[in-house]
Amino acid sequence: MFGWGGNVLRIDLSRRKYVVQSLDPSLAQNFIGGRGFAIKTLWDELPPGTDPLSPFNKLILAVGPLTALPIPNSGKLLVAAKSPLTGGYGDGNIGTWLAVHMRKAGVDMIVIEGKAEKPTYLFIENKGGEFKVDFNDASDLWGLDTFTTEDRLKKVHGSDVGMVMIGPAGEKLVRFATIVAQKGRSGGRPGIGAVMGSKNLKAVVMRGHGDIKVADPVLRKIGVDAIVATKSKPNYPFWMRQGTTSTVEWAQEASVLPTYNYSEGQFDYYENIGGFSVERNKVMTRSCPQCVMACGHVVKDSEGELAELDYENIAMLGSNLGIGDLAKVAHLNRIADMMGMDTISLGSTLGFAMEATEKKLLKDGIEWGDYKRAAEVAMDIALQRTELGKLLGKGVRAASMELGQEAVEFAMHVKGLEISAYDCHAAPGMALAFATSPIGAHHKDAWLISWEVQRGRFDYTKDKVEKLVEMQNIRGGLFETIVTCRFPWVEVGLELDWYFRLFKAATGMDMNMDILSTINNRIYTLIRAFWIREYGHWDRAYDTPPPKWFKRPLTKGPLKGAKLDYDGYYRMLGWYYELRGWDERGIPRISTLKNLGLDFALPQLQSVVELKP
Ligand code: PTT
Repeated sequence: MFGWGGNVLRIDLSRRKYVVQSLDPSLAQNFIGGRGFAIKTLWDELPPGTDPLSPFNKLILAVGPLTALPIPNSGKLLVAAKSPLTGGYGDGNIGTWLAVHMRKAGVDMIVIEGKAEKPTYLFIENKGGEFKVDFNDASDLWGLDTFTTEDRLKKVHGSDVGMVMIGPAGEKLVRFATIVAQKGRSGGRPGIGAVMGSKNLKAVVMRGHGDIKVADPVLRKIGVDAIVATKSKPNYPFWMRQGTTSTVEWAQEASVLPTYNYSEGQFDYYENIGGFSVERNKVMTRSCPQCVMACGHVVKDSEGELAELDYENIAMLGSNLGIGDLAKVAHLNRIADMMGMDTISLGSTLGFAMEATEKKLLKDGIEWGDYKRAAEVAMDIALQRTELGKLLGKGVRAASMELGQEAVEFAMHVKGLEISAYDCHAAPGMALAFATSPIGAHHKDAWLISWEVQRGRFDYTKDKVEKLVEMQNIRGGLFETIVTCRFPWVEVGLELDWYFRLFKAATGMDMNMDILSTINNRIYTLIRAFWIREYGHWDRAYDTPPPKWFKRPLTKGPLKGAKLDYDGYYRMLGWYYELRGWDERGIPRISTLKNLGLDFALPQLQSVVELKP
């Protein structure tokens, strides 16, 4: 089988044992890689109702058939588990050399289960066809931030290894702790870092030896041509100057820049934290392995230290908190990277705390724009020092439920995952994208907003739903399964056909939009089945954006008065369910499950909900 390494490495931390299994070819054919492998494994192997922070949860690290090949931006890794933040399926896509070393070692997926007796890190190597996994003592790394941990591990194992790790937030089981690589790459927003922490696992380090075998050597030529094509795109030079950070100015113009916990779509001080400010202050850029579009723009923070910025980080830790100073925003970002926390959820949680303070629901909280206190509370969350840190470390859904109904009304999440940085008071299509994202409110499966703003934003029409499904199929179905970065396609417009050609050359198998749609439908439907199985019930309330966007209109700017409409929204949600073959509650139909080859999911689903034909 070309394109795939053919090995699945299973590691049991409780028993300190590992085994290498052959990859099931039908898994590769039907689920491709990355997210597809993750959901199939979690569905098959997790006992329903598993506590995400128990030894029974499984941490999955998966690559795809295009990962690490000499093509644009291929150094990516899918990290997944049952999420302790949402209670459903969770994943993230992180740039790391670990992905490259997995490919060199011929490993398509690492499945880690159990719990080490004491803090441990894994060192994995394959030599002469043999795999070796060392379970190393990590007691002296426990408690260290991710930057220091990386330096220490490199001292021991050299720089020619790949590694991912957690910081103190993961160790303390902060529900939005992430997995970190390369001092600034962060993946697994729905608390995948906490899953790693619950297993007493500080880091995974790997050195792979060997070549990646592909079906047709022409891949190298297509890959080089695709790199040249990427770099020749008209938008490429501007992208290299500002990366995702230019979105600040765009979002301000479009009134979608999250401001004061998503109460407004415009921020008075946006220019201080925008793309041009980043460009002026930039000292270097950082990127994932095999990348030709570096997106990590590094500036000096308020303490004079280096910090990496992207749009989401700036908006969530800047405008959303009323902080209009780039160096201060960068400092909050640096705290998140070092402690191993997601910046989007951190920004949303701090914004939530600020609004709760304003409404006198929190004592000793944080005032809008109070950067010093925000930094203090961010550290408190990571280290779980005080009651406030402990409350906020559960994420906004759980925290709001503890504070009461008034707080629930301004908790900005869907299915427990805090919303990424786009205000949707006047963007029903994007609101639907957040609400139907398979991991909770993340933009990665459908960044519909720029298309919607261009097309006309206020109506609730079927073409928006069709566009959403198309985007989810490409983003969620292609890039999360072949496991490469989507930026060449989405940011500078590298045509999808390049990926289909690369897929064919790597695997010998055909790929086109029809095949892709079927595969993504299969993956989305299985993910939906997983959520339903784990929640034990389902209704459309789980696919609904937060009440604030419906009930509290924008009070400023050109779109003053704008808010979402429930009737229009539910009309769109109904069309969405129809297009996916799910019933009016959002539950997959029996016929859909059968058509997608998911018959195996029927018995477990039928044991918790009644399925419609
Ligand atoms: C992603 C999410 C994003 S999405 C951003 S900024 W973005 C935030 N970055 C964080 C950070 O930095 N530090 C931190 N402590 N937490 C952070 N949380 C937020 O995490 C990232 C890039 C980006 S930057 C994006 S959009 C693209 N995402 C891709 C994706 O999802 N899939 C894919 N096939 N390709 C992608 N390419 C781009 O990769 P999550 P990364 Mg990320 C400092 O992981 O969980 O998906 O969260 O992993 O290596 O940082 O790549 O404007």
